[in-house]
Amino acid sequence: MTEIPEHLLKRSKERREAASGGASSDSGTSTPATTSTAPAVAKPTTPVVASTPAPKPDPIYVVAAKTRRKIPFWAMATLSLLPLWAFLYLIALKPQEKEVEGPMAIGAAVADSTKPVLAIVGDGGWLFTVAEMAAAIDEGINMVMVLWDNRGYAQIRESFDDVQAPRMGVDVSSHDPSAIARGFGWNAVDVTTIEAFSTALAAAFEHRGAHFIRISVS
Ligand SMILES: Cc1ncc(C[n+]2csc(CCOP(=O)(O)OP(=O)(O)O)c2C)c(N)n1
Ligand SMILES: [Mg+2]
Repeated sequence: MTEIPEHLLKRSKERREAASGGASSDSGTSTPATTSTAPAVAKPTTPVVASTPAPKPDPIYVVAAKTRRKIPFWAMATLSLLPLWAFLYLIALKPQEKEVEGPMAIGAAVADSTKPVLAIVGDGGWLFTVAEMAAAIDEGINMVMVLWDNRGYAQIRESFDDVQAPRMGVDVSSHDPSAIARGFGWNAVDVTTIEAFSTALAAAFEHRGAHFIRISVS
């Protein structure tokens, strides 16, 4: 059997006592804790507390970090959407191509004479605002107006046909729109083929001024 040195036994005992509250820490021997007055409960705390140094107070910046107002939990989700707004903003900065009808196209040509302007109109719709062609000349605009002339309100004509209803007021007699355009001071040509239209369109954009191209649909 191995002998445990006496001083180790003593140290072990002292540590056990210290850890368990030191009920019999006075002598280090096996004396039971019967010593009269001192309550066994009050005593033990002293050495334990004394052996553990009081925690140092937090530095002021740690206190500030711990006590500051925190951002709400949903803030990160919201902030992560910020790039989306930046993206939409950038899209909005890019000039968009405009698609407008007769009078609005004339307005666009008035607004910016440096940009090419092309208006595409139907013969029926064109008649609604045909007087704007006079205003266009008065404003000295540069633009090309293409008239799709199918002699009437074709969309409404088809609507009648779809329900086998008799057509009413949809066959407009547009006898000579190009003559009307010339009457307002526009350069005007009539075309009936794709080739003729391509040539007329290219020529119209080559020259400044107000150009009218009537595509006569048979
Ligand atoms: C100010 C106005 N009035 C009436 C209408 C109803 N409407 C819709 S299409 C159409 C006919 C348009 O005819 P046209 O411009 O020749 O085009 P198509 O259908 O023949 O291609 C009309 C009168 C409208 N849209 N706007
Ligand atoms: Mg029409």
